[in-house]
Amino acid sequence: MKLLVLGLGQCGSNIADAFARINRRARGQRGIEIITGAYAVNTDLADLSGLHNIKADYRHRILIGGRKAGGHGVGKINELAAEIAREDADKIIDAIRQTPKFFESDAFLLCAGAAGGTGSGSISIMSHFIKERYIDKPLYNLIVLPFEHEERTEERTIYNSATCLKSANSIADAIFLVDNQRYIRKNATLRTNLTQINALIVEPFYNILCAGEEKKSKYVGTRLLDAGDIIQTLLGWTVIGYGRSPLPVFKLPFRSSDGFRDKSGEIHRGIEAMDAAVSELSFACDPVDSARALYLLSAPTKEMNLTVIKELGEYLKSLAPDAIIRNGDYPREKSHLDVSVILSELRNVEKIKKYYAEAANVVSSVKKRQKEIEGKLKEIDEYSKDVPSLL
Ligand SMILES: Nc1nc2c(ncn2[C@@H]2O[C@H](COP(=O)(O)OP(=O)(O)OP(=O)(O)O)[C@@H](O)[C@H]2O)c(=O)[nH]1
Ligand SMILES: [Mg+2]
Repeated sequence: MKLLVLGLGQCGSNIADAFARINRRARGQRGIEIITGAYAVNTDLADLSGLHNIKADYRHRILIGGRKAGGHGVGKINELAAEIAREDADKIIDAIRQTPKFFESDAFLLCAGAAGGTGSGSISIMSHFIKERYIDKPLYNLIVLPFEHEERTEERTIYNSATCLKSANSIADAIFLVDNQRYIRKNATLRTNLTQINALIVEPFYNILCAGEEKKSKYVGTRLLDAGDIIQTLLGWTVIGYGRSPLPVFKLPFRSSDGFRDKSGEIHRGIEAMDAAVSELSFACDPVDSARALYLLSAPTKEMNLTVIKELGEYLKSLAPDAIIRNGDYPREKSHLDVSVILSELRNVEKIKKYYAEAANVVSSVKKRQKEIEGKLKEIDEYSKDVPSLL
């Protein structure tokens, strides 16, 4: 499957940059393309120049709101970013339209951080304009939710996240939810290393996108996972993850005749990798709530057999009993067995409900505070009424 990726704001642009990087890897290691074009859009000029993999020209690194934001961002005011996106939408669409392989794109993927200003405010507006223009292509969002410490210290964080999620959900065909906090559970130093977090965010897409683009028959699975399977799986709130299980470096010779032990070892490794994928999903959710799911087993051909694929399917069915499950196998990896999982059409996402509820409180407390401020300002004016003005 080939995606056209558009990053909005700093977080979104950095993630689009990470997608451009895995495309380079796919081209270098596998001779295939999985990204037709990667673009970064920002109101902040300095952030655009800090990217590494997105082409360094004004068509790929697009500055918007030059007059309103002066090239310095919108300082977390996502309403202003929405207004700017509406005004500059044509500039962005003109740029992506000129992608040489534009018509090879199977879908659009727009990425942004929910808590900032530019990405948070512009992702739904741009999704709307692109969808209106290219009605036949699916359009997905990837939205990054803030770290806990950001939620505690800044009221706008919750408000922006809630407004961004609500607006995106009314436009995009599916939304990949990514929780920054999940990536620092095991390694707190990651909080300061966003590049590393971004690499972890895009990694589960690698095999899923590559599998259907393979040209060499020896790398084409018996059950090929293609763009059609992925598009059929993606709907509404969605999470993604992958898990890896290392393969033994040497297989003892007596083992090859011991088919049963070989097979049970492979099943064990497969389940272990799927367990890791499900517990390391991009966002905390209960798989029981998903109505659609997909898994891809990538491993060397000799590690792949129908029993493992079947066992993995049964295991996922036990976790997500109501889901329609699609699957594929991809005989590619060398030293490990890799399982990628997507859970989609999630019917219950606690954290989103929490954002919505808290944002409503923020709105009423902001209104109350605004009233208090206005009252105090009026009071100062009252005191000044007998003082002559120079104007
Ligand atoms: N995973 C990840 N999160 C990021 C990255 N950059 C920023 N964030 C998160 O995104 C949110 C802030 O959004 P930004 O993308 O910086 O804001 P912006 O869209 O540029 O908007 P303004 O700067 O206000 O104009 C915070 O929750 C950050 O933790 C990144 O490269 N990777
Ligand atoms: Mg910014």
